[in-house]
Amino acid sequence: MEKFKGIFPALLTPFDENNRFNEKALEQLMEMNLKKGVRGFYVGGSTGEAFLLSESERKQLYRSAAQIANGRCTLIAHIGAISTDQAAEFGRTALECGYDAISSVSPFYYGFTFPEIKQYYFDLVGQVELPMIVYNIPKYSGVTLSADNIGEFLSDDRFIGVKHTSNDYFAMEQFKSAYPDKVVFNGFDEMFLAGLAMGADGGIGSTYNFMAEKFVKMHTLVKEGRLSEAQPIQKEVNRIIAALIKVGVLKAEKAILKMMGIDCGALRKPFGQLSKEEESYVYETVKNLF
Ligand code: HMN
Repeated sequence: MEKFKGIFPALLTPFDENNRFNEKALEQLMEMNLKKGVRGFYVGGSTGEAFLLSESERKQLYRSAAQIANGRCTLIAHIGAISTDQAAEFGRTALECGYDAISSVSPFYYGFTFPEIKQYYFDLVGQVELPMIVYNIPKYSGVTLSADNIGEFLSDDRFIGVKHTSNDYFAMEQFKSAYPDKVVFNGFDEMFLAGLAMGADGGIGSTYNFMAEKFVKMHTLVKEGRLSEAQPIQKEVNRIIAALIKVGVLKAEKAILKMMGIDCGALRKPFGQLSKEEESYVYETVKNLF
């Protein structure tokens, strides 16, 4: 499980000026983060605009990230889709590309029952021979997995952990205490230290794309029992995240990376773009980073 414990940027998907997947920028983004000591990457998640990519683009993204990583880090493919068959197809691509694990949001939109959701996950682990990390993100999926629900997955060997993008830290503590050997990823970057305090082994986050070093540092400090030294870093990170939330987190992240010399293009429509004023506001907020 060691290879899953640490900091995993939820990779943005870079596009070029024609709105096509930009492999070169992905390489720059991954290389910069590898130098900062990340443990691996979460590929094709919410941050990666998974649901705005075509099927072939998503498969290409998995392939490119695996080729760039070339065995140097742990790779988790987010394969989530509303359709079980489609998710399984993405899972097979992840397996072919040599990923270490798959992960999925709950199937969404139709208000599936928990038994249906459970069947979705069990169908996936039955069809794809890779360990599964359940992705609990009520804010986007509209599905809240309780600690008991999560226990129904973690009691099976094929489920190795949970990515918990929720501020229900009581639930996190409950499932981590019940299954201490499973790996738990904190999802909200602005509450990273809270997550570590309640049992998370590391985190998967979108703001890691441009400031992973701060999370790597906090993670190390906490492991060494130096929480009070990590707290000012969380405060600094939160000053930045508060600004990102005002203008749109993903838009701001792409803008910041451009300022850092990695042009990831725009988000896919219907996402809009930052206005000039918003861009200057973001720049003023993060300029100390570069
Ligand atoms: C992913 O699936 O791409 C991410 O891991 C999602 C990640 O947990 C982000 N959550 C959401 O966007 C809802 C956070 O990194 C988030 O962007 C950050 O904490 C700012 O709120």
